[in-house]
Amino acid sequence: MAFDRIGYIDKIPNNVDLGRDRVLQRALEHWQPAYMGWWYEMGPAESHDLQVYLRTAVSVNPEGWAHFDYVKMPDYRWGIFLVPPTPERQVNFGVNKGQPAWQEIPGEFRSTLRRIIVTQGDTEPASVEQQRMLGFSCPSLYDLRNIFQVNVEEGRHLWAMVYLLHRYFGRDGREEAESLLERHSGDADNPRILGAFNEPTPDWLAFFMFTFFTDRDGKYQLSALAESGFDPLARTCRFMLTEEAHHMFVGETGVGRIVQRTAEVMAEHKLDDPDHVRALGVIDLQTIQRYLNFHYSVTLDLFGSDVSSNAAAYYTTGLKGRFRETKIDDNHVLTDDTYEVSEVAGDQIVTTAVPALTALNERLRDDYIREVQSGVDRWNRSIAKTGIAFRLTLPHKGFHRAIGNVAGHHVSPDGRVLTETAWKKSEYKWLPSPEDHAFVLSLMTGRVVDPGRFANWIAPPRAGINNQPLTCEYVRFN
Ligand code: BYC
Repeated sequence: MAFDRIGYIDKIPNNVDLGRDRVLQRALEHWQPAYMGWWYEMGPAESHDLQVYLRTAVSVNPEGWAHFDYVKMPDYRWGIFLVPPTPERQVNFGVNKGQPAWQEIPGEFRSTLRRIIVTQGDTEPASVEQQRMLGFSCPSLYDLRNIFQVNVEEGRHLWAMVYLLHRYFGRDGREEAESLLERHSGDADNPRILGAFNEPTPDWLAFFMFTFFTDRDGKYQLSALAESGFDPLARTCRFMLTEEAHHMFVGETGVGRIVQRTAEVMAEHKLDDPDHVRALGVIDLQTIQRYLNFHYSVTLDLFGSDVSSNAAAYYTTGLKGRFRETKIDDNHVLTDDTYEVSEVAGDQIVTTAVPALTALNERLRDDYIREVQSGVDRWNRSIAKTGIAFRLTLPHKGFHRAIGNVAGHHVSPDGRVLTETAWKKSEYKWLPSPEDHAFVLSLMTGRVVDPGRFANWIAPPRAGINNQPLTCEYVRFN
């Protein structure tokens, strides 16, 4: 068998019986080399010979998904894992509630499911593309290793979606899997599907904001798909969530360490003027707030329109549930329920009740906002500890939105609907200006690679990775 001669089966840890699945082997035989081509061209720049202390999932057991060792990233064993099946699992919501969960795709849901899986899959390589240059400006070996860990795992998440396309969608699935490697983040002719994944991630503050805010959209979307009545999708997403947790940890602690460092410098030197703060080589809290406003608002757009017939159809058919669907105490059908969404009336934002089924994007967004708020509260506690009065805040949910009821209106962070002139006047008080970007980049012109050393603009983390000391050589340049 050509596929096995190349030895891919050894290289691809899996629990999907790849060794016996000829159809899947043949599909991967074409796709895997294209994936490697994409990794070399679009993955982390000039990283291919580095030895990186990485975690590789080699099985679904708790010990198996956290296997640490030095690997060159092109030799990373991208695997295919689904959490083990739940016996007698059912469709848990919508009109098909109570039916046995589907192990094959019901014909009538094929194109809808394909669209959901392709949209999810598209984000994974997009984020790797967005981050590909950041290795050149890492603040430490610890952080360099973390971004590479995030990158290989996003690659694995792409594999997870490609597995579903190859295994369940035949020829269309194979074509979609190829297209996932052909669209590119920010490409004028062939961009990624969702807005946030075409935005540049030019610096490490943007990277940490992205992993805090945007990867968390990943958590919420994957959680909703983990409830799916299409069992292979549910089991695939559930396993992906174990990796997503680390990405959000990188984001929350990354922003947290930047905030902490700035607040400490401000307290030590008794400063609060942002120019004076910048002069000491740390990022002023006002700039951090503007980055937060940007990443939060573009991520809110990722949840889709407030009122969406697509979302209603996904739910009603049993394909995409709510966050923690089975833990919610209601009828899981929602045909008689309503939910509040925002809309613009004159110069105000008002809320109005709409059928709950159509508001499921908004509901997921609200669940997400609650979790994001607790992360921001933790950052604020670390500022408060230094005695500095500044607090970070989440802007109004209508601020800087391009999707949904408020799209097309200009909304201030405190929720006022503005004229275009008023918006233009204050835009760069609220969103990062070209000068902000230039300043942040000016701090990140080279990489810090002495083991145990950290750039001036970020505090060291509390602990190393996998009980290693902070002085560990997490990436070896040889
Ligand atoms: N940008 O009815 P609507 C992650 C499109 S992140 C551009 O409101 P629906 C990760 C929409 O596609 C999680 N277009 O949408 C994080 C639709 O177009 P079509 C990714 C947008 O379907 C970090 C049209 O507008 N996973 O994993 O209810 C690193 C009508 O919209 C946008 C998923 O998203 C936008 N922001 O909801 C790595 C889960 N928003 O189809 C990874 C799968 C909407 O009419 N996706 N549109 O041409 C979905 O469930 C849904 O597609 C969405 C949109 C929730 C995204």
